[in-house]
Amino acid sequence: MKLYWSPNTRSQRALWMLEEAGLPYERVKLDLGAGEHKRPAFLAVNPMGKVPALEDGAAKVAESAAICAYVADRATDSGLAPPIGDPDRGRFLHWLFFSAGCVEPAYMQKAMGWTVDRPSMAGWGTYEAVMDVLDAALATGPWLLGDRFTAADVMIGSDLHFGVRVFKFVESRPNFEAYIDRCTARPAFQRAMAINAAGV
Ligand SMILES: N[C@@H](CCC(=O)N[C@@H](CS)C(=O)NCC(=O)O)C(=O)O
Repeated sequence: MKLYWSPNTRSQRALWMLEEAGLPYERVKLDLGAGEHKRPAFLAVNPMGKVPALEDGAAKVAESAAICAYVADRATDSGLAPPIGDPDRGRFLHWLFFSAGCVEPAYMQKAMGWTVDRPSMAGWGTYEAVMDVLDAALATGPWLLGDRFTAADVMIGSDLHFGVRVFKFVESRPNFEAYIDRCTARPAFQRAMAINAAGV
């Protein structure tokens, strides 16, 4: 597998995921300042011209949540994705899509100061609702699916780490802090952060 990435971007989620999976992969660092992510060769992998993106033979995958799901399915023995037929697969997919479909726009709403006049029409409702749902989901733990760490924790854990600890536009809450501590203690998370730091 070949990961196209750039330091200090959402690529950190894919790096963490690949480090959790333990599968061999090659890293291709793109210079965003030089516009390498807008060149035709990369646009053939991700037509949005954004990192991260992954190539695996003939397979091309972009969007962090899709990359996490894809890698988890490829690492069949890792336990990072409940298999098809396992009831936990439902909640696993729920949280992956929740990250992309609800957390991401809610973060933009908060960071950009958007006002949502009609929350019932917005897929994520409100920023506060998204945060409250996450808070409740993390009340028991240690992971979103209980004792089972999955790719969904890579996405939601990255979201909370970025929002609470890095960019700090998300309020600190006890359940968030405890969960982020568990995520950042994982050796794969720390390897990913070291790779990111070395790439800056
Ligand atoms: N929905 C994408 C977002 C990816 C994204 O926005 N990447 C940013 C860096 S964090 C990027 O490549 N920006 C460069 C650009 O758009 O020119 C995902 O979740 O992977």
